[in-house]
Amino acid sequence: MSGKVEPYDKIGLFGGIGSGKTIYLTVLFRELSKGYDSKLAVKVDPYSSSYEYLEEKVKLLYERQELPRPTRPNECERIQFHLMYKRGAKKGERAFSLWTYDFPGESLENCFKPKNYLSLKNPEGIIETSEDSPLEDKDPSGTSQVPSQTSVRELIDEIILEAKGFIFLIDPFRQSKIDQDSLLLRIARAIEAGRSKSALLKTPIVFVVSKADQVFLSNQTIEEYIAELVPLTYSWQSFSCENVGFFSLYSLGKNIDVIKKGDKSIPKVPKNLQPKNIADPLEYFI
Ligand SMILES: Nc1nc2c(ncn2[C@@H]2O[C@H](COP(=O)(O)OP(=O)(O)OP(=O)(O)O)[C@@H](O)[C@H]2O)c(=O)[nH]1
Ligand SMILES: [Mg+2]
Repeated sequence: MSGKVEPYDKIGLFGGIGSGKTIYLTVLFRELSKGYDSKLAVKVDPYSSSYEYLEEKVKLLYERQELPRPTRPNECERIQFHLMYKRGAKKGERAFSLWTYDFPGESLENCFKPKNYLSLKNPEGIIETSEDSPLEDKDPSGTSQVPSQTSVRELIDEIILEAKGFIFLIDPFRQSKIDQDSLLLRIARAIEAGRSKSALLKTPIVFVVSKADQVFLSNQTIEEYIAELVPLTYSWQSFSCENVGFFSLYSLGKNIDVIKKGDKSIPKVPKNLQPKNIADPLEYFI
């Protein structure tokens, strides 16, 4: 085995509310199946539901220049793409698969709140859901099947147990730094709970700062910056894993216009998206 993962291994992707998961997955899908300069190309089964889901998001972003809405629990789409070598001796061969769900950050965070947290050793634990849970998608017709918090948790556990490596997407502008850090730490602990110490040591984990078009590092390395953004998760990895990568990327482009909405600045999707470093976290695994 030359890289950190093997061709049939799967890599999971996690990130909190608004960390940029949907946009990153969409841009990866679009760019790496076209001419983006990278060692890996994306291959998606055109008859899969991932393909349909991502094509719809590509249309939204690339043709209508609209940002996706926050992902809702009933949208939590399974995403699977294969990463294929584009060059060299292994050209055309599969490197690994990115296999995740486009998790709604809100559901992830609810599932990992201390009161709801089910350890993998206690899968029967009871989840409390409050009456006004934001996870209950209000459906006036009452006909749609909204996955409960428990079933989202099952999807999360599936990835946590089966993936051979992980990408943690970090929002540099997250209002509550502590919420983002504790979510990632709890996911990290669940990854740890499902593995032997030696398997954990060999599990590659990649920390990625999204929205780097708005980030200005002075004399700091990206690793130092990540250590500040998610201090608890950073210190967890420092004694748990051997293979840890630190990256930053942006999905939309540099110098994009922003529209002020109240106290929020919302990026304006440019006509030509010029994402940067989007393949780096994936290339770390090979
Ligand atoms: N400046 C900048 N902003 C970005 C970038 N990517 C995402 N954003 C902003 O972050 C917001 C959230 O991005 P999404 O991809 O919807 O985030 P998400 O992780 O899917 O969020 P949930 O579905 O709520 O979990 C977007 O609406 C943008 O405002 C980027 O590359 N640069
Ligand atoms: Mg989303």
